[in-house]
Amino acid sequence: MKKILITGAAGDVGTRLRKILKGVYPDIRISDIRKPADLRADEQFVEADLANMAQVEKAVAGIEGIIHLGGFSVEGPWDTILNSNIVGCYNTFEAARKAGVKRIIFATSNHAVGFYPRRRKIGIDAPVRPDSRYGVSKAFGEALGAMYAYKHGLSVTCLRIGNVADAPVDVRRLSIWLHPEDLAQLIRIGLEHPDIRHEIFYGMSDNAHGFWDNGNAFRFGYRPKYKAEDYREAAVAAQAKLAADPVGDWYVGGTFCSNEFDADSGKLAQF
Ligand code: 15L
Repeated sequence: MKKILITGAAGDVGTRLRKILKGVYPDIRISDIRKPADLRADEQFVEADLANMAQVEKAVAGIEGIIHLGGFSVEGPWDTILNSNIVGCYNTFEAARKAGVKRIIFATSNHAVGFYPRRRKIGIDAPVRPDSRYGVSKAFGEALGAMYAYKHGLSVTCLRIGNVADAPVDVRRLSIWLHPEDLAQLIRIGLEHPDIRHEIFYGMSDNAHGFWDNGNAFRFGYRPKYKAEDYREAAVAAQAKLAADPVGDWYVGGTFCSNEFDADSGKLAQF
């Protein structure tokens, strides 16, 4: 892979990746709906609204591999999720197919499986259980990826990202934290490993109390370098300052689960 496109490059994760991947791939193009504030003179930027197919086609032209981070990155109103994450994701895959792109890394999220109780360890075979319209859009993207892989031969890696940050900021994040360099390692597997058709990897570092079985990523050679437990004390202290959230504290998705929740809180899923 030489010519790589990063969508959503102005966001927090995109900004980190631009620095880490600089020099790893010789020709990196970046796109976003707005110009990154820290755009460097040596960076190739294409402005593109993902909901606009013509603009996405322009961004994707001549590209071999896409790191698709673009879209709305938290819960939002339906119209926003529909345009940015559902139409936007479709446009990206479809433009990629038409342009002959070989590989796509799709940044999906823990919120595609947010309604599993934290005490149940799931792998990639558990059905999706989204906790928000945002989570539903990520499950859609994973399904879209499978269709493009099996029907059109694209190599698709879906990274169910936990939380990308320099350190886990609370107790939930001790389980789902992903150091930016471990994320880059997962992306490189997706862009370079010869045997990827449609794979789902959990985007988490070496977290002793992880909610997920990440055996599939390990099978492809993922060896995370960073350990959430190194930050336990600070994360627990930060957690102590937060209000209790009986629904959010029970489920993987945290506040994405308790937000707008109006089911019976006495009947939280046990399994
Ligand atoms: C996500 O999917 C979001 O993009 C990110 O902003 C965090 O909220 C993260 O999940 C999380 O669950 O901590």
